Order: sequence, then C-alpha cells, then structure tokens
Amino acid sequence: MRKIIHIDMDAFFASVEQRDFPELQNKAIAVGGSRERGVVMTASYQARKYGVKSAMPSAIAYRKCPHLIFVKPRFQVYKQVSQQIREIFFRYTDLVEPLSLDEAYLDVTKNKTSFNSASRIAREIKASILQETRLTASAGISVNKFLAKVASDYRKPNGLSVIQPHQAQGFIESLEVDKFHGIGKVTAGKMHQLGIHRGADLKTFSEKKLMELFGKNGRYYHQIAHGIDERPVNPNRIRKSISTEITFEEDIGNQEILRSEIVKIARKVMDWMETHETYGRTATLKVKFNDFEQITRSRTHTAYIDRYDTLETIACELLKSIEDPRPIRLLGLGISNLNNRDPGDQKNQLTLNL
Ligand code: TTP
Ligand code: MG
Repeated sequence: MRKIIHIDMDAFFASVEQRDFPELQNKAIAVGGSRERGVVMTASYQARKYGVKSAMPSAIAYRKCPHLIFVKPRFQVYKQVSQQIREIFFRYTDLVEPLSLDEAYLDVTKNKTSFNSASRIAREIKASILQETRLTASAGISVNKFLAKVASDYRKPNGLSVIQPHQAQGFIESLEVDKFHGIGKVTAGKMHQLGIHRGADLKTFSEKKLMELFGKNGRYYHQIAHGIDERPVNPNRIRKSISTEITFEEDIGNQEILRSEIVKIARKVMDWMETHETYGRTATLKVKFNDFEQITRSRTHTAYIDRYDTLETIACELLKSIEDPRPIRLLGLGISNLNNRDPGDQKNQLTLNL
C-alpha cells in the first residue's frame, strides 16, 4: 500500500496578495481582470462567499460582489513561493510531482524521515509552509493520487484529510463528477446528459460501456469510480504540447470577430504557461472550415514565447495568413517545443478547457 500526499495552497494568488498588502487582509479580492474586463484567476475566501470564483469573467464577479477589489497578478512572486514550498517537499522525499505552481503530489511510502506516518509528515509540511511563507496549504493523504487529491479538497482552507482505503468508496460515491480530477467540463456535461452526476452513478457503468462512450479515457473513469489509480508519482512528468480550441455555435466569417476569438484563446494559453512556468517556441493555429476541412499553420521562434502580446500577435498573423473566404467553425491554438528538458514521454499532451 502506497502513502501519497497531495498538497494544495489555499486561494494561492489571492493569499499571497493579502500577505504582502495588509490593507487587503480579510477583504474580498480577486486576482486578475478589472471591473470591466478580463477573468478572475482566483478569489480570496471572503470573495468566494459571494460566488466569485476562478475563470469567472471579472465583470460578473464585480456584479456578484460590488466591493470586490481587483488586484494584478505578480507571477514572479508566486514563482518564488512555489520554489520555497518545493524545497520543503524535497526535505521529505524526492518523489515530488508538481501539478502547477501551488500543488504537488508526494509519494512518502519511503521517505527521508524516521517516521512512517504520512499524516505526521503532512502536518509538518503544512507547519513549515506556514512558518516559512506565512501562507496556508491543505493536505490530502491516501493510497493513490486520485484519492489524495479528493482528500486535499475536502476541508479547505487549511485542511488535512485522510481517506483510508475502507472510506474510499463512500467519498467517491458522493463526489460530483465535475469535481473528479481528470474529468473536464465537456466530459462532465456529457455525463450529466447520461444521468451520471455523482461517483455512485458512474460506478453503475461497466468499463466496456464507458469505453464505448468516452474512448480510452473510459478505462480511467471506470478505475477511479472504483477508487483504483495505479499512476505513479512521477517527478519527471513532462508535457510536450498544450493546446486549446473552441467550436463556435455558428460558423464565423467576420475577420474582426475571429481576431477577437483567437486573442481570447491566446490569453488562455498564456495564462496556463505563466502558472506552470512552461513556455514554448512553436505556435500552431488550427482552423476547421464550415465544410469540416481542417488546416494548421505553425511558426517557430528562436526564443521562448513568454509574453501575452507576442503570442497574441503571432496568433493573429497566423490567422491572417490563411486568406480563405470560407466561414470557420473551429479555432484552436497549440504551443509545442516547450522548455522541458526531459526527452521522455512523447504522449504528454494537455488540452485546456476553454
Ligand atoms: P487552484 O489551486 O485551483 O486555486 P486556489 O489555490 O486559488 O484556491 P483553492 O484554495 O481552492 O486551492 O489554483 C492555483 C492558482 O492557479 C490560483 O491561485 C490562480 C491560478 N489559476 C488561474 O490562473 N486560473 C484558473 O482558472 C485556476 C483554477 C487557477
Ligand atoms: Mg490551490
């Protein structure tokens, strides 16, 4: 039986801002966007009470919470904190798999301490994080990655939860499929249409049926519905590309509208790259016309694309270079040639949900 810990900082960007600017403490704040435009990257717990949350358009957040204070992100500071917490993790094990700036899996089955209680290690990690960064984190402990992540989310903020093997089924059965790590918005929507709302509903489907419905991901959904997750904590996990795309409700021929859509997509991709400290040199535009013909256009830079305006410009230029009168039903943007050193796994592609 493995011992896996998942650590996730509480309201990460917002907590850092409240720490550094005392006038923001105990206030409803949103990092990202303004009263008029942009999206909320995260909100303080005071703002969440009003329904403000990540990825919400800022204008809607402001309507929900009229005293909301908008703060600009300071990625450099978040990266420094991320580095500090990673150093803490490495005091306990080398098997650390960061998922983003503020969360990571740790395999402490064998670890660098003399005690074998994962809960004790998690308590110490939380205490060190608080002492060294003045920020709180939540921890989840269980026998695999999926359950550890469910556990860390269970009692936020500043929580510590253990899911013992005999408790796993209960947790999963009552969990909404939207909250399952690895089930995105689109898949969750499809599941809802099939009457699958919670883990208990998912469990009633056979592996064969789930694979018919969801392709090879069906196997993973079947396994996690039963609390099985054999994925190792992989400290060298490397992504080869990231991409996102949008299918329009109606085909679009208007260049101005297409331009504003590709800019939105480019911002989303850049947000991801900033939060994951991952940048790429190649941008690929994907276009599907109303007759379903699909084309791609790529451009590779000598330097990493690490600025919003650079990526927006490249995306717009690629779009302009197409010069095809057909209306467009889908636009996508991918980034590859990432600044990952490991030559390993070629399959690690990530698709962002817009
Ligand atoms: P999360 O861990 O998902 O959120 P959080 O730390 O803000 O809050 P919680 O207490 O629920 O864990 O994401 C970590 C940071 O990543 C978050 O502070 C801001 C950034 N982020 C975005 O920029 N866009 C997003 O859509 C999300 C979900 C997060
Ligand atoms: Mg977090």
